[in-house]
Amino acid sequence: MRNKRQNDTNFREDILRASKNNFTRVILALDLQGSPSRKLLRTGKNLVEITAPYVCAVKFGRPTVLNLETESTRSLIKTSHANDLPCIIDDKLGDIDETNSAICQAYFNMGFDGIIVNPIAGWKGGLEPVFKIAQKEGKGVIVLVYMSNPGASDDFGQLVLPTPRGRPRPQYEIFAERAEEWGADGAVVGATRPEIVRKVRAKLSDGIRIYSPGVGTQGGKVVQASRAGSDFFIIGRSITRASDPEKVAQSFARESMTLS
Ligand code: NUP
Repeated sequence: MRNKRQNDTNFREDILRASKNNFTRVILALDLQGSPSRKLLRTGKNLVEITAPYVCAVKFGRPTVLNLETESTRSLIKTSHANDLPCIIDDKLGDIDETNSAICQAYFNMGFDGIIVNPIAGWKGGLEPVFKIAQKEGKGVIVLVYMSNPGASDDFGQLVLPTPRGRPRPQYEIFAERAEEWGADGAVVGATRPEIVRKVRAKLSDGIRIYSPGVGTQGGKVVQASRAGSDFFIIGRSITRASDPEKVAQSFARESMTLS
């Protein structure tokens, strides 16, 4: 076992606290685009402030950081923190070690509390420093295990031979084992695939939460994913593009806490 983490990170505690306080398992996904940075910042702040009572974290997509640029990204993180919401950067980080550590350190310095990584680069010379930096700073690391889009089955779902004499196994199963072995704080599994959520849940210890995007616009359903074992629901356009984002966020929040 490699470097199993001993303690809960602050990230884990912070998101659970927000979830308990606001009685929700919804994470707001922000992929801001199409306006100058200043206007986007206003849009972003407005969305965070009106949905804050119904969400437990804010997930920033790369478009948001690229379009807002550094200063406004920091400002939007501050707004989220002022509402007691931890911020996750959805980078799907997966480069070589030194590049990974530079990128993740820059995000953490901007104020992000957690990062989504792609397990494909592996541990040695890949993601090892990301987990080490996160551990030192109390940040969260969430590993992509099975994406929500239809084409994800091409790779996350393919059968692979982990060792030349081993039996063929689905790629996502191996990624779930990596998330466990590396001491990840969470695993991303699309809400569009409740049957995969169920299989991944069975592989992970309780402390590793399942984060499920793909609700609403992509066709996934909160109740089905929840029954299968998803812990958090990452929801973007169904909220951000709604005529009444507050009402939609409130309704997803309620649904996320309905015991099935
Ligand atoms: O498998 C994934 N699917 C997915 O949609 C992994 C992700 N990180 N995402 C992200 O979740 C995607 O980039 C977007 O930011 C969010 C879903 O947004 P929406 O479909 O609810 O608008």
